[in-house]
Amino acid sequence: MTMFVVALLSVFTASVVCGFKPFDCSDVYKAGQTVSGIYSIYPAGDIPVWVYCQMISDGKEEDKGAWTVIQRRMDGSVNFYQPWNQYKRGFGATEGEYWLGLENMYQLTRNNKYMLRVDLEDFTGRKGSALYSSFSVGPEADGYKLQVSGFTDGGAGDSLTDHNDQKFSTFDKDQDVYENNCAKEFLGAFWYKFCHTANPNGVYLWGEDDTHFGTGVVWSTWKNSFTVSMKSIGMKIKRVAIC
Ligand SMILES: [Ca+2]
Repeated sequence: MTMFVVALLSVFTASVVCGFKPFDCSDVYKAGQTVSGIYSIYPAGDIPVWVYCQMISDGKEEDKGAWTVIQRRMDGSVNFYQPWNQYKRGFGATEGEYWLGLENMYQLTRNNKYMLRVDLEDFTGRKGSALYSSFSVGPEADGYKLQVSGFTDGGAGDSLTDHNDQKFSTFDKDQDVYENNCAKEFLGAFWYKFCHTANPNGVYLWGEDDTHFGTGVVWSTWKNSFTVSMKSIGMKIKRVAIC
């Protein structure tokens, strides 16, 4: 009898775990997964999305918790000069370089408050970050518009606030306010304005190259330069409140 109850309990527990659908990395973390790695999340109902969760359990209070990585460059292995549909759906390899997808970003941030952290490293080994207390992406009908504010410097400077309130643009969908096509001119895809102060989805270049102005993986407040391309950049979001 006791054996039967134990067996029944374990089946019940397993089914609860299997049926658990984390909305983002915060839910993964709360479910007891405190190690950074690849997990599936469900930002839009039943469809799983693979994502890299960066789990931080020590350090400063704003660093702690579970960060859902929405964009990552690290070795140039993935081509980021992609059309609209790819930026909408997401592309790349979750264990390496990837873009989570604008629709997923919208679903995550539409009803929840998120902060954004951008971690950067250049080819000299220097590291820095930029923190934003509020980050959200609007619906496709409004061009997946970026809302970002509340900058705190972690050594990288603020290259993103200038992109606040801009629609997303790719080479095949120009929604910037520039007379020409920013994505084509700067070989990336972003919330371009006129055109950019950051180009995280630009061409992966190995360091500084004066012949490539603004087309690399640029964070312009980094050495105040448009010709330095980052070795790595990671954009990650963390849920700070549930509305
Ligand atoms: Ca334009």
